Amino acid sequence: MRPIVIGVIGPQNAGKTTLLAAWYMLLGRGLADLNGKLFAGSYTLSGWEAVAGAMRWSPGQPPRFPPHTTSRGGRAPGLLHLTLRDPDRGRSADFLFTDAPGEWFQKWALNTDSQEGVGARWVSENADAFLVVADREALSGGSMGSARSALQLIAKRLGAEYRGRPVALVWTKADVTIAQDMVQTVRTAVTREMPDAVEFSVSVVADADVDPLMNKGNGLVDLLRWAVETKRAAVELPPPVVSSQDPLFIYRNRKQ
Ligand SMILES: Nc1nc2c(ncn2[C@@H]2O[C@H](COP(=O)(O)OP(=O)(O)OP(=O)(O)O)[C@@H](O)[C@H]2O)c(=O)[nH]1
Ligand SMILES: [Mg+2]
Repeated sequence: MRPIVIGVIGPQNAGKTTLLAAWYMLLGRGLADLNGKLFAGSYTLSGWEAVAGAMRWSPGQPPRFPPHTTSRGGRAPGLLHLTLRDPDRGRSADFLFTDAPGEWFQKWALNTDSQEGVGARWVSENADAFLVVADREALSGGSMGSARSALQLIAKRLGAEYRGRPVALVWTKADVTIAQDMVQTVRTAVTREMPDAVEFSVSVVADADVDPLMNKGNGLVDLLRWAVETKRAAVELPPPVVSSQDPLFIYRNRKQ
């Protein structure tokens, strides 16, 4: 069966790769409770190791971060694979998480046919669910105006292309304080285009009173749980070719 593709969308430096790396580390340390679903393997272990290795989120250490995802002129996003098994139901499910450079999404947001954004377009076309990443640090810093515009453009583009697939608005760097009116502006930009979008806040920085050995960051497991509950988008049948000569289609038209 085709794996379920989770598209992680957001501008440069938004925290996309960090999110994936943190999930891998939580799974590896057995700290991600996914309603009984268990990590059962990956075809891309070296890919996960590459994103997580740089992070080295070891006990007692503040988190370090993976390097900026480079585009290297590539046309397809990095895909990180995960098999989860549900022992109660004796079933497993395969997931692919996209890890693409933020520049691609910025190019695609401006022009869906952009050559530099072709990998972002792949994500838009193929994902079964989307995480739209809003960077609280960028949205509260010196360039908050351009960060806001970048996100508004992404929301508009995805809104035109998502065709009702599940969307989560994900606030990253939840440890950073952001003005409430900025939150509202971005939220409105997303929900105007995608009214069913749900919201999550995540951070790899744990609260000060948490035992470092048990550091799960904040909100990361909740979001992963949501992502792995995604059902495959229903198969889309092409619209029926309507022919007035054909009684079956006339009948179908009347019923519609
Ligand atoms: N304070 C804080 N900073 C974070 C957090 N997560 C990520 N960062 C910072 O955000 C930077 C960028 O994170 P990445 O995960 O590389 O961002 P990205 O979206 O993959 O960026 P591109 O690959 O360039 O598109 C990191 O180097 C960290 O400095 C967080 O939870 N809290
Ligand atoms: Mg990245």
